[in-house]
Amino acid sequence: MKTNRTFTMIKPDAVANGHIGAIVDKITKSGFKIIALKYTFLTPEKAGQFYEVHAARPFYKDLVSFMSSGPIVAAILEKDNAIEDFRKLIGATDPSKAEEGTIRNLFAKSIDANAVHGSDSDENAEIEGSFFFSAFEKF
Ligand code: RTP
Ligand code: MG
Repeated sequence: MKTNRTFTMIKPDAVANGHIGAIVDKITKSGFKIIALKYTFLTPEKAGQFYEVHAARPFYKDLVSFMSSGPIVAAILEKDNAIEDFRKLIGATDPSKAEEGTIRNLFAKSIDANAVHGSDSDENAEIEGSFFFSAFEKF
């Protein structure tokens, strides 16, 4: 099912470094409409659940610990071709490889603390959005 929606989080590093406003500004100026938006946090249990697909990967423990280290901003975004366009906007997972002008190039410091999350498929966007938002919180 093509939804034209994606899910994002502004991760603890970008929140702690004061980049919420700049990142939301960049997202909306790039043509994404905000469907839902929340300032919240992940407990280690919740972060573990959210990133369960990576449970077998060597970086899983660090990822869960980092993602539960401070507040985050969660959002559902809408745009034609949302998944692909948003991943282009955020840039490569490793910010040292992220193209100039991308969110990770501008705001991320390392592969672990890489400023933002972006869903990798329509199916996962739906699952991840529903992890944070009820039907009444999605406009
Ligand atoms: P995200 O899910 O956060 O949008 O990032 P992504 O798709 O670009 O990367 P993914 O493969 O889904 O990995 C999730 C997060 O795990 C950390 N990671 N570390 N040390 C490593 O080799 C490594 N690989 C991935 C990153 O913080 C990545 O965002
Ligand atoms: Mg991913």
